Amino acid sequence: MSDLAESDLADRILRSDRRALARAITLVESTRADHREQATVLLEELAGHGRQALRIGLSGTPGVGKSTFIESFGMLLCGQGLKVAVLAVDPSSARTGGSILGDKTRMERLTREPGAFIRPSPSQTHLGGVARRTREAVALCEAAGFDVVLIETVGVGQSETVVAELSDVFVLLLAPAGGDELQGVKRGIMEAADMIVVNKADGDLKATATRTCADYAGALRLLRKRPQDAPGFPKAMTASALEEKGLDTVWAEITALSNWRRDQGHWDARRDAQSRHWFSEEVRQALLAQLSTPEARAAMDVYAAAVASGETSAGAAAKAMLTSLQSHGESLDEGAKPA
Ligand SMILES: Nc1nc2c(ncn2[C@@H]2O[C@H](COP(=O)(O)OP(=O)(O)OP(=O)(O)O)[C@@H](O)[C@H]2O)c(=O)[nH]1
Ligand SMILES: [Mg+2]
Repeated sequence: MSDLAESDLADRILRSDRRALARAITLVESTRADHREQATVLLEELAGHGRQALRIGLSGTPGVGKSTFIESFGMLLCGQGLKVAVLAVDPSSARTGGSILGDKTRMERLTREPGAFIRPSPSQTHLGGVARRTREAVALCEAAGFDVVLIETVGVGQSETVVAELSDVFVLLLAPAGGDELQGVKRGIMEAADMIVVNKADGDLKATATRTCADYAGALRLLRKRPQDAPGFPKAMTASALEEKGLDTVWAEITALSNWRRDQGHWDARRDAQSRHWFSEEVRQALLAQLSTPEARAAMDVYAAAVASGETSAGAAAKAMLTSLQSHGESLDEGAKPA
């Protein structure tokens, strides 16, 4: 793709062209070096468009009802005239082979909705690449003018931490459960949550869901209050994605929380902190990548052998190794610093 084609792609994304958006996401998902380069150029072109979507992170264990929730919730938002993008974050290892197929049937209505854009997680991704890919896909959706970006992840690994770092509001979806199962939720993910939604509050499960919700509300009150918590937050509530109950309340709470955060300056502060976080993460990853080139590995082996035989101290060898990396890097990055 030439530069011309990239600016064409950028223009089309800014005009909310779905096919251009899908193509651009494919580009950021690719691990091919030339695609990476094109993706970087494209994102640079799109930087500063000034559009902001409300980014909602949604995490929950397999089978809790994420897909069903996104379908119902997405339809609710589309019904209000909002444009909704859905991104899934999971490394393929965390997903069952059939889940994307399952999502197609579970999100049947949303798939047909002109205001919605659904992007299932690509197969063959490893967690290391997930953060960047998702972050860039979110940026592309914002540039394409979506009002809400829903970022879904299965809460089974580190992926929920990634999602929390990518979202403005982080919602944890839980199933009705006996009181002792409450401890199954990792503290870290509870601490990241702005809202807990106990799903499946319908039929036989309704009473259990109400009890579970009260238990979680109690647990949330025990957590340390964060500056970005509006009065009453983090909050627990019940919903039924299947019967489409309580979803308007969930939306009202999300709106109230995000409005409060905007008014109090927490919204910008959080995005600011996230940008800084992802920037340093990007630098860290790039440095690590420098260590895994064949030349660097070979050099590591040589230094390691010297350290093992007692010829050199670990500190001196590390220093020499870093110096050799640095002189390598300098010749590559000449003039790349900002003015
Ligand atoms: N009773 C009831 N069942 C629900 C509700 N939401 C989802 N389910 C059911 O729970 C099962 C799992 O729902 P999914 O939406 O596929 O759950 P998921 O969290 O996306 O699952 P994974 O993609 O496998 O992680 C399905 O059989 C749904 O019909 C609900 O509100 N009430
Ligand atoms: Mg699902």
